[in-house]
Amino acid sequence: MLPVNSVQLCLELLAQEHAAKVQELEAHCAQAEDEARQAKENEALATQKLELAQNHVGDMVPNVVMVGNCGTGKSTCMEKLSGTTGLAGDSMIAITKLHNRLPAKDGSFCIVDTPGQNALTDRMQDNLQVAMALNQGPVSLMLITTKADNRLEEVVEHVEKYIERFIDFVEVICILVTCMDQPGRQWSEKDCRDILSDQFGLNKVIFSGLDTSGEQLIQSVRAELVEPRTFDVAGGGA
Ligand SMILES: Nc1nc2c(ncn2[C@@H]2O[C@H](COP(=O)(O)OP(=O)(O)OP(=O)(O)O)[C@@H](O)[C@H]2O)c(=O)[nH]1
Ligand SMILES: [Mg+2]
Repeated sequence: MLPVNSVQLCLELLAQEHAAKVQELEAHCAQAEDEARQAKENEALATQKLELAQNHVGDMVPNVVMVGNCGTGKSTCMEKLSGTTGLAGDSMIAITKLHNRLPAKDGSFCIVDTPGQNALTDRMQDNLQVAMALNQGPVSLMLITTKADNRLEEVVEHVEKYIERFIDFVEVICILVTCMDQPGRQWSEKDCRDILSDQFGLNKVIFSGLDTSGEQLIQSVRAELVEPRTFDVAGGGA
């Protein structure tokens, strides 16, 4: 058996060892907290820089304004062009309610999404949103979206309606035919280009489908951009 003094000594040594370990752990915790704080600060700084860069890009580059009926794929294209998600929807009713402007992934233009123009409610508000989109700054392209209906006549009819409405913008109009991946289409891209050129003198046409990448879409849009023009559109009746 150890003498009492030795037991006391052992206990003291153990207590010292324990205290040293606690101190070491506390130091580790403090360091980890410091690192976490630093990482958070760095992240906030990076977000701030990105926002600044995006605003700067937004100030410098022209706009590509998208208009078209509900569910024709405007927001889907916006997502691809800007590299964002969560804008498009599967709903049977109109999804986008407000115009929304984001820089394209390569920063060469800004894309402006608008609410579908055949929504059942809030038509005045939707008109106003298009007017606001067109007034956001110089416009280099108005992308009129239309779905690749099985019959080319339906595409033409749809385009005609929009051209009549946006006749003042004819110089910047480009037709974006979406849903080219869907089966049953009875016409080719060339058929579509030819008829839009013959009937309306429109030579700017882009095609996209679910498998069209953001990069491909950006290239197609860039190829059609025209000299930016400034419009002053009265609200409520674009
Ligand atoms: N197959 C196919 N589906 C598409 C294509 N583009 C869009 N969609 C689908 O069509 C639906 C509507 O797409 P959105 O991009 O929300 O249409 P939108 O024009 O923004 O609609 P609103 O905001 O209501 O005006 C979604 O389910 C999309 O996944 C396409 O090229 N091919
Ligand atoms: Mg939308």
